Amino acid sequence: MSRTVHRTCHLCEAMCGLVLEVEGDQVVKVTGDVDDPLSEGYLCPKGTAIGDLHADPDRRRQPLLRQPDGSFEPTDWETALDAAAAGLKGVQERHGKDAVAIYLGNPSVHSHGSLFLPLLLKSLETRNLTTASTVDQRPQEMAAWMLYGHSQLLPIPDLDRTDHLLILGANPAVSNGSLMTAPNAKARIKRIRERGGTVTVIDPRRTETARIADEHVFIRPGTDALLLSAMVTTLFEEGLDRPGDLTDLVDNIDQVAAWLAPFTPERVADATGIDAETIRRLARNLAAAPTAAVYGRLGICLARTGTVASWLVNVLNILTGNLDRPGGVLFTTPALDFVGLTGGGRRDRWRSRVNDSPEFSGEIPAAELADEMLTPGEGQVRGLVVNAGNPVLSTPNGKRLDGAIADLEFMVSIDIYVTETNRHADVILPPVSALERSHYDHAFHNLAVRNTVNWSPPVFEAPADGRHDWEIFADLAMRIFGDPDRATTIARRFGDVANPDELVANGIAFGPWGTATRPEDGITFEDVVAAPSGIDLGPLQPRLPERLRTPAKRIDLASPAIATQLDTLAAMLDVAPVDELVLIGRRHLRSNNSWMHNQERLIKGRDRCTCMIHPADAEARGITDGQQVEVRSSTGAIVVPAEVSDEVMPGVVSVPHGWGHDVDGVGWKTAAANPGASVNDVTDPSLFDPLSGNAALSEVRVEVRPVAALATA
Ligand SMILES: Nc1nc2c(c(=O)[nH]1)N[C@H]1C(S)=C(S)[C@@H](COP(=O)(O)OP(=O)(O)OC[C@H]3O[C@@H](n4cnc5c(=O)[nH]c(N)nc54)[C@H](O)[C@@H]3O)O[C@H]1N2
Ligand SMILES: Nc1nc2c(c(=O)[nH]1)N[C@H]1C(S)=C(S)[C@@H](COP(=O)(O)OP(=O)(O)OC[C@H]3O[C@@H](n4cnc5c(=O)[nH]c(N)nc54)[C@H](O)[C@@H]3O)O[C@H]1N2
Ligand code: SF4
Ligand SMILES: [Mo]
Repeated sequence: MSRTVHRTCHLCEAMCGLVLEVEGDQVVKVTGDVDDPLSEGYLCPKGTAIGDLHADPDRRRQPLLRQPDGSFEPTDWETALDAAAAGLKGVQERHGKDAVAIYLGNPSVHSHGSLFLPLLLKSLETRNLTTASTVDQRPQEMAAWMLYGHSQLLPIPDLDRTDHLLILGANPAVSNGSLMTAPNAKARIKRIRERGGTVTVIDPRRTETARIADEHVFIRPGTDALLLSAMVTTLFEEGLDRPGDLTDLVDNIDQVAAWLAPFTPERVADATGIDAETIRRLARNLAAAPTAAVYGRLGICLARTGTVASWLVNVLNILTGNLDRPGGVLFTTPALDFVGLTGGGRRDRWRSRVNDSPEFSGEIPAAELADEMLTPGEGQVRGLVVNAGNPVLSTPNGKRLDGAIADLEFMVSIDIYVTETNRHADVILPPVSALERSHYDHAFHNLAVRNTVNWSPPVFEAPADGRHDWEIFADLAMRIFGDPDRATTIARRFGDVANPDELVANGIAFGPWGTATRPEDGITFEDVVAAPSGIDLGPLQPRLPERLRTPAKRIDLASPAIATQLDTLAAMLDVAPVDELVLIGRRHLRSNNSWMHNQERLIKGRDRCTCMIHPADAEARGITDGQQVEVRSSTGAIVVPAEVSDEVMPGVVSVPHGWGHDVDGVGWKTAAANPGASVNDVTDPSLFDPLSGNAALSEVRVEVRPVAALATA
């Protein structure tokens, strides 16, 4: 007997509606839900594999406890939780609260169980909190905080209505949008052109997205802030700055003009690799379009000027009158108001011990974890909690972090696999499979190109001895607080809720579409539950000035932090050409960061962990396609096959991250058999954006040589 279950895919940001055909404890078929108002039937190969992830025999179903002989043994939950709490408390008693660090990884945002993470954070009360956001989107959050008063007030491109889309450093045809939830982004982008609009992509690689655009322009990695500055300058020079309705809301436009005046298209051409005429044309096209959206993503964030570039994306949208207008970029109206739920980005209340980096939203940069562990002194990190993260593969100089973690006194991991990172743990606490929990996208409805709301029930009943992630957070916190039971612990923080579903229900009731706000026609959690394909709340709507969280409810363009970066920007103009190559990343539709290499369905096909290199650069180094090459930086070296292709621009090589599974003790056997190498053994923690603390992973200089040549050297 089979049954059908509707389910929002939790694997990436796109929130595709899936229809699962289920027999017993197996998912036998996955199709896209044509009735889902956002994804309209789309799904990608990862969604097709959602049942494989659930069924994976390597997925841990029981806690693991480190034995005196160094091996892991399965154990029961009480034993594991007691050991985890005692170990963490021990470290804090010996060395102080900050001696335990916490790293929250990417899937934390894909489970509404994380709404209970504050319990655990509060119980440990450490300043050494960090997340994957600091190797990702922190510059965009910083720019949003400076301009709109809240780190999560991110304007979203109105993909389905815009006339002109300018993409910098994003590959939505593969990622399906990021900080722009857009299932089937490829079709959505194609539709812009079908309705007479235009799409331009700025990227050092001719990506899958670039191939479906009207125009693709190569850019030297790390120089987007210069390009965008010159576009702003062009708007001013040619009288194309027309903020329209925003004029009354925006302050200090003149200051921006003065700051950026030195950055003319001619001045930035050499550094960016883009000729002045092209830059002017990009600016004119943007200004001429009836509506337009400038969208920058990971590629512009992984730079030392990531915050400046992210700020400039916003400035361009504002100067062309595209912020807050249909077809431009708008703030969403999610049923559960994530902006209201989260702190919003205070900054510099304290600094990291070793590198003196300001905290942002209570977090320090992940790239500094190893320093915090390896540098002796008061406050040295001696214990670690990792939830849903694999920082050994995902943060710069992961190899050094790996060694630092191995030497810690105590580590707890909340994860479903034994990974390159948590192979060093003392206790591993695996939450139930995602299909054994309900699902609500507390974060991504806030970032979607259309307002919809969707809640999914569990597909399978959780095993009697299984724990939800939120239960693990609460159970650990309860032991650390010394509370008698879980309910007391939850009550201390959240009051009258028993679980995250209840938090969501309350959030919806009091949210912008809820019955508390709209007694006549509002929606309730029950309405959402009763709609298996979700409820359509319509296209994005103008929300200014009401949505702003700045004290004056105005947008001040003259952010003081930007002023501190103008010298850096000027210094970038005069870089002498070097012989070295710049290393950038790459994503694949059948992968997601480090943890989807254990599914046969997703891993099959040719080797994807390759070093893509331009034919001219390959020839100059005697490299042929498929040959093993060493990619070396000042940090370290890896060996991967070369993929000679003019897809990357000369002077740039590309290696994807999330590989490097051939280390002792990992539990994902299929991944370990298709290991690749970890590009983050080569990336450099000393390269970062001083404003946001984000790692500048796109600015690493490398040399690439054939391995054969090395052997004879
Ligand atoms: N060089 C380079 N480095 C990068 C990037 C890049 O482009 N280039 N990208 C960066 C980006 S954007 C990101 S987001 C980071 C990602 O960095 P991380 O978040 O550190 O890494 P992931 O590979 O996403 O690891 C996720 C972990 O969560 C576990 N997991 C999966 N589902 C669950 C669950 O439901 N509960 C729990 N508790 N655990 C679960 C997986 O087994 C895996 O171990 O990497 C960054 N690193
Ligand atoms: N299939 C798949 N989907 C995913 C993920 C995945 O691993 N696989 N990961 C998810 C996560 S965690 C995230 S954060 C998102 C990321 O979503 P995207 O940002 O859309 O994804 P990337 O492929 O990392 O795109 C970054 C682009 O920037 C380019 N780039 C690199 N350096 C520069 C630069 O200096 N300037 C410019 N202009 N471009 C540059 C790269 O060539 C690349 O094309 O994707 C999410 N979705
Ligand atoms: S695009 Fe993302 S949300 Fe959609 S099916 Fe693929 S992994 Fe799931
Ligand atoms: Mo990410």
